[in-house]
Amino acid sequence: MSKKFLAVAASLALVAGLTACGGDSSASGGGADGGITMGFAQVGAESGWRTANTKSIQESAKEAGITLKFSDAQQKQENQIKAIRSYIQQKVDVIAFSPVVETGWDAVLLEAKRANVPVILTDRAVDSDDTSLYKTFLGSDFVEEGKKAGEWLVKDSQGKSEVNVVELQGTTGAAPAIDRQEGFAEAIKAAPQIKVIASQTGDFTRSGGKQVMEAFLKSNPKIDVVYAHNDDMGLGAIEAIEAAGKKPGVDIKLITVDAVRDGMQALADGKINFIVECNPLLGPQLMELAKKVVNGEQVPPRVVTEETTFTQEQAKAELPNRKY
Ligand code: GZL
Repeated sequence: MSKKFLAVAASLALVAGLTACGGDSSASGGGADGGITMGFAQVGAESGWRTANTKSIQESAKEAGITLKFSDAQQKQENQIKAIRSYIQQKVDVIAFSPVVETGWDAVLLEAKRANVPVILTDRAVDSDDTSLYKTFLGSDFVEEGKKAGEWLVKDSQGKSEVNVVELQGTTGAAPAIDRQEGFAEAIKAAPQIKVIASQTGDFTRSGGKQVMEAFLKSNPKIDVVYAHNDDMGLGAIEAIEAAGKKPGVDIKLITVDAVRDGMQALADGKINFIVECNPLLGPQLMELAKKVVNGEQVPPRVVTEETTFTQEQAKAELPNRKY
């Protein structure tokens, strides 16, 4: 069987699969009732944050009367690119996605632009210089999140002569990983006694955080603090710290980012010391932006989400209100 035939068959299967997994009826954008069809290419299901983000997008689409075609890329860029191409072929009204990494998007975004399918970036950014390739970027300021984490540690380290930090980075090449590392490094310059003695990716997963922390514990005799780019890697690190016979939050302090329920519970229990919130509930704002974009209305190039920070005391009070 020719390679070309196989390639066509595979892409048709993918398109069929996406339509099926999207679970919606419209064959193409702008259904019979003129409703909006959105194609969303999600990163994966790697963390509690991502689960909450997906739930927010799916529920908000339903509430907004927007037909959603949804794909999970299992944290692989080539799967996201395939999904975006299939949405272009299906002539959806708008494409939204959270780029798993910053680079490598210009070609497929140019295909969407040439097909007149507007694109909205959510959660993570791309490094493209051509901002005409997408209508707007809705998501957090990750550099600011890293700074908040570093500023807390600077305050907590006053009077200490040496503070050794190990860093659990997010997915290599992902905007939150790059920017949270940058913001943290910038903030801790104010306290030269704070040193990052090791830094490695745990890929935003609990298992990744545990494995890397086990290695850090074996190769670094004195670790004072773990800075994890998300709660899930911090929770994995807690397992490794306890397995090594040390008390997380006491012998080794932890600072994480996200503030999902499991992270907030560990914070309230004293196993994490500080959490910087990263809001996953982007669904409502995304659907409002999509309606404006499809109707040809102007939208701001950047929409930053509101978020805060939590100490152990604040977590105890906040936990009952946590939606995710
Ligand atoms: C941040 C988001 C990150 C979360 C992680 O906006 O992209 O990806 O911090 C998630 O938990 O995996």
